[in-house]
Amino acid sequence: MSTQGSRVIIALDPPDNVDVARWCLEIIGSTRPLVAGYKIGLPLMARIESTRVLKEIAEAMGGSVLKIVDLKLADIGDIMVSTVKPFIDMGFNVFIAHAFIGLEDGLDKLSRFLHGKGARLVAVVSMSHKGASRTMDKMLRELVEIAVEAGSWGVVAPATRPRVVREVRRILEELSSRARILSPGIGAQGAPPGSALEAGADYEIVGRLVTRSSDPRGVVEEINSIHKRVLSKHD
Ligand code: BMP
Repeated sequence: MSTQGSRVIIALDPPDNVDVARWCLEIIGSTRPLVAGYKIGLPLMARIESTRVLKEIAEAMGGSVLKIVDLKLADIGDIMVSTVKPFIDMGFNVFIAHAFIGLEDGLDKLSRFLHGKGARLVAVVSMSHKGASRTMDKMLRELVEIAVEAGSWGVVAPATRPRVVREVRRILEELSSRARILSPGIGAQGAPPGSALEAGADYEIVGRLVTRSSDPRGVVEEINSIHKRVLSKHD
């Protein structure tokens, strides 16, 4: 799956009082050629009528993007496998799970299953809210090691704490891992576009800054050009 050169992943968390399916399809329709992918989670799923609509949304995203299901899974391996199965059948291809659940009979089972299906695992090693610095950041190295040992395609680390992104990048390099860093926290949570890439992330996950704008496409274009400038500095 190509990611079209962009480093932007749009978080499709709908606002109140919209027809969720239509809202989603409109944003996808106006941004599709310009982004690396989309992320859906419980805020959308809780308001969708049927899995048929989710399938329609996955199809609208097209064939060559990251179609991320963000349930932040944190269960035993077998149950995580049975959770992701229907989403794979609907066409989604990337799944987010917590690294803190550990490897054996946890992330390893999920990872093996996803690999067998040609899908990707992204493991959460830190989060963008303040509270995570008291918990996850205290075991950051362990969490990154678990993510790497599970063969994760990527890890989530917070744009709101660039120091953590830099540290995750350093640990990944030390472990000779090519896992990508996906960073949420841009815009509504305060981190400026480009700042996570600057700190060593590969993708920036952006929700409300794009989806609450009257011109989502224009905002994505703006972020893409900021990213271009950041990346050209590091070439
Ligand atoms: P927004 O740009 O509107 O703040 O949205 C951020 C998105 O990234 C949300 O979908 C949220 O669930 C997700 N996210 C986050 O904000 N922080 C994390 O640490 C992990 C996330 O997945």
